[in-house]
Amino acid sequence: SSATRTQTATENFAQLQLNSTPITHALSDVVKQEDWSDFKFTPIRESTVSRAMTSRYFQDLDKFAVSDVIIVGAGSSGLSAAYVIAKNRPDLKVAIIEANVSLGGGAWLAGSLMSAMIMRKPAHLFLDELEIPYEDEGDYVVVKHAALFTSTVSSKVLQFPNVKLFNATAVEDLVTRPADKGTGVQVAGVVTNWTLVTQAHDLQSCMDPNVIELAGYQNDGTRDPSQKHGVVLSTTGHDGPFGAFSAKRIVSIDGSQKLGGMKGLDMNRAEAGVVKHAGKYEGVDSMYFAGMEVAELHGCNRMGPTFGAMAVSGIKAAEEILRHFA
Ligand code: AHZ
Repeated sequence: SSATRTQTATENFAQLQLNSTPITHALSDVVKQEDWSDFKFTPIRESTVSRAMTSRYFQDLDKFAVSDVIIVGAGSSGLSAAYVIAKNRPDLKVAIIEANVSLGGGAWLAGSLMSAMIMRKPAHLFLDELEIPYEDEGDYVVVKHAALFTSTVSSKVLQFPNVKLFNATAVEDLVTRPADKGTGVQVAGVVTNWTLVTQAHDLQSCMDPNVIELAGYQNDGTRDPSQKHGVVLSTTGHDGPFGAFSAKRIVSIDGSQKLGGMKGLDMNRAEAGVVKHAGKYEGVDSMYFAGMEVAELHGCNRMGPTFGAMAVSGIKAAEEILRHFA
């Protein structure tokens, strides 16, 4: 009976108090004396839950249909860039498009199966800023689990009110327009779709994609000279089922460059090369790159499981983007 349960709970509680310090948790004041038998949630209708989610999602689609910064791919480089941009310019709308359900790319396991994340100095200064603990090994530092880096930077990025993550959403193409001056093209946005639809275009016809346009254009597609135009930062990683997406697309659009193709593993050369070439893409206006996609674009080596260049190339690209908006 309920009376017996309450009595037993009270006895257990008294016993606990005698034996040890009281257990405290978020519900300590609600669940008095560890009696969960009458625990209740506030009532809710199923439709209320649906509306709470869909109304926000569609408001976000509406709000971010024109964005200042579109980041394609939320791996370690994209998240590092997003953090720096959103922190410095809370007035810019930053849309992050991630093909996967989870953000973080290869950074959950540090790109290997061994958990710990290595960063060569001075990339540890970014960890200091994010307040991520590490072991200092002299020339490099070690975060005890890559997931600690990935979850912390993700959590900080997602808390910025000017950032929206659209996950399970793939960028299928770039929006391009004739360049303002001279010949060539400029990037004016991205074409998105649910990732599962992107993967099943062969099976389903007429699953039309969506578009996020960059800020700063007029109805006829020309740039509005009175405002700073938006930019796309691509950080889709090295080639794979989705990776190096914009690098492959841009060389076929641009025609002036060939895809460099990522070279074999060489940690020292790779990290320096990726940082050196990160940032604005010369040839197609409004396009920036960071992370391993830079290695595919410019033919740098791969670095294997060391993440300093992912954070630093993201920071470098972010700095260039912030300078553009200054
Ligand atoms: O799902 C992809 C991943 O989360 C996402 N992505 C790729 N194509 C996309 C598309 N639309 C939307 N078309 C897309 N999202 O981009 C993310 C890339 O993350 P990543 O961790 O693969 O790339 P990164 O450059 O940030 O980090 C690379 C980490 C590596 S790989 C490596 C090596 O091979 O040597 N070494 C390091 C440190």
